[in-house]
Amino acid sequence: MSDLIDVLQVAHVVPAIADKLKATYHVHRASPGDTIAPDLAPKIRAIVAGGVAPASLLAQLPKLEIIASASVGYDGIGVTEAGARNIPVTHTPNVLNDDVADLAIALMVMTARGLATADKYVRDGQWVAKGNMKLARTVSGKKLGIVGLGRIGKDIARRAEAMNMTISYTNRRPVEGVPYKFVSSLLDLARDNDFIILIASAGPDATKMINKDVIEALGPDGILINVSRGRVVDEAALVQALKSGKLGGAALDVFEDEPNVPAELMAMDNVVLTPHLGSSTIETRTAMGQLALDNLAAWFAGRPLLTEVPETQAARRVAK
Ligand code: 8YV
Repeated sequence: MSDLIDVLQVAHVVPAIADKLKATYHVHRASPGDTIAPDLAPKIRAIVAGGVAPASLLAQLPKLEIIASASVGYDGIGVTEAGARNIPVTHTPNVLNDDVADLAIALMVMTARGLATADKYVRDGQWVAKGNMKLARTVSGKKLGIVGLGRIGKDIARRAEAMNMTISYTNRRPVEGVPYKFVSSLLDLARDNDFIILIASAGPDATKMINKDVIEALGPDGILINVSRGRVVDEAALVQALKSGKLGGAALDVFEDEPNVPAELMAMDNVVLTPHLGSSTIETRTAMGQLALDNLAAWFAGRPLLTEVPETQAARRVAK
């Protein structure tokens, strides 16, 4: 019997964080969709998640007090169910902003300049066999539309400013104090820009908001970059638009059914595909894991939580 608090870890964390977790808690590993053994379930007081902890998992844990997620997004967590049980959910904003913003810019440049194809061109010996590659498209000085001007969206915009891009954005509401043009309609944003970067926090209302009309409004020279969530884009409509030439190109770090990627996308050379890499550096994953640990430590020491999500904060205020 251990005196340590029982914690259910349903996330991959870097080894340094896993070691710290094990040094402080009695850690049990599971996957978010698992059935938890009946002798273990009533002991669990905390979940360490990586953005996914569904209501079906929470329902099995009667003594659950807190969910600390090492992710900024929490659309895969049963936040409503947690809030209704007075259970706080914490996430890890800010510490991943730079990495996600870097990736968004990198994907935009990679796609416009054909860099994934170019790398393959050299490796496959095509440079020697066929000579120079076909010409690509310029990024600097072009027009960028950002969908979601939150913490990461602003960091993307700052980088794009340094590339002399003209930046406009759409968001739930206009953001104060930024020099970028607010556009309320997604269709108008797509029509008026060369590139669209998706970094909106993906609530249920965002599902498939990038539909056929929006994709086609971006047009045959337009490029769509998604570093938010796969379900924000109508993937079938995207594939169709790319196939028919109604959209110029796409760079996708996230997909509707990860890790499954439509075979049709894999066959296209105007598309860059990455396996959900937004925050996946050692530095950032360590910082995210540490923030999740700090939230757990604060909770069990009776101190205020550092980064509770607004939904459970509000539910817990009402319950008081
Ligand atoms: C990771 C993410 O998928 O933070 C998020 O919301 O999408 C990514 O950084 C997540 O941290 C799970 O490890």
